Amino acid sequence: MSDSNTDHLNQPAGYVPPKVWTWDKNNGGKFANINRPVSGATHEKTLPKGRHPFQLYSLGTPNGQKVTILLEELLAAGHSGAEYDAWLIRIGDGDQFSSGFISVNPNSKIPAMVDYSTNPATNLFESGSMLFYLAEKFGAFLPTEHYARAATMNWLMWQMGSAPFVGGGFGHFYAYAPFKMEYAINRYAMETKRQLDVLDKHLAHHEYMIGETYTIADMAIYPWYGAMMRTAYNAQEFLSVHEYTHLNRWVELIESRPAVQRGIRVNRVASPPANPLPERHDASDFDQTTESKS
Ligand SMILES: N[C@@H](CCC(=O)N[C@@H](CS)C(=O)NCC(=O)O)C(=O)O
Repeated sequence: MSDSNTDHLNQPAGYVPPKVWTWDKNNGGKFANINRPVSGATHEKTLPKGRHPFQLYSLGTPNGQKVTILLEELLAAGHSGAEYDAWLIRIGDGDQFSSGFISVNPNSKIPAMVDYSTNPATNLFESGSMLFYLAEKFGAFLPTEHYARAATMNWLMWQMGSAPFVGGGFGHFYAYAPFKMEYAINRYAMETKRQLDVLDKHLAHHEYMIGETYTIADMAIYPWYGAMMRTAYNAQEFLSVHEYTHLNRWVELIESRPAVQRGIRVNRVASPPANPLPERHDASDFDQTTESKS
């Protein structure tokens, strides 16, 4: 599709999309080595399995942290059936394309999990689906009252639909793309600020996302939007996040929870947070510090 009046403004100048797209392997920015236009396994490898009912295969990105926060909250609330092994999936090395990982999640993205307490075992992928599954299974952090339950699912789905514009849109073009593109950065900065404002206005009148009740909606939203308020993409000044005072109040509330502080360490390979914990197989693993590991 060519509009010759503006072709010179395209990037690169004069670029016109060809009739049929073909894959330029080197054009994916920071993640060029793992991005592919096809699905499926690249290598044969089975997944490791530990002794707990839940086997989690993940990385401590915001999508991974949602699930480890909920697992830690469930354990803190006394649900010992939520014990889990958290195995590290290094997406930069392509672990998500192993035959074993794909047998759990054909979409090749962390987090993925298997519940071995059911017979046969239950495969789980998509962080929102995993939060809902765990909350329903343990009857926790998901209100049973009609309106509060509907509101929880509204905000859970809001998070799943909105965050890709922040990560895949704003984060990609602001931090990861091979060069800075004003049009893309402006478009996604605007959308990211709009989302932050949605949360800020909502939280001006709600202690947690669902009023007075802490739910899986908070656990889904915090890793993404808490990170945007703190360190993500080094974009806090650029996005003037200090404007979102009600959101900041809620971030402080969530980040002060011990289970959240544990959950965000799991499957992390780098700081923040302090003392990342690449794998978790026992509650005592949290006692390790960077010093005691080295
Ligand atoms: N909607 C999915 C998104 C998962 C996702 O995007 N995971 C990323 C890391 S945050 C990933 O595994 N990327 C590896 C890849 O794209 O190959 C969810 O919430 O579970």
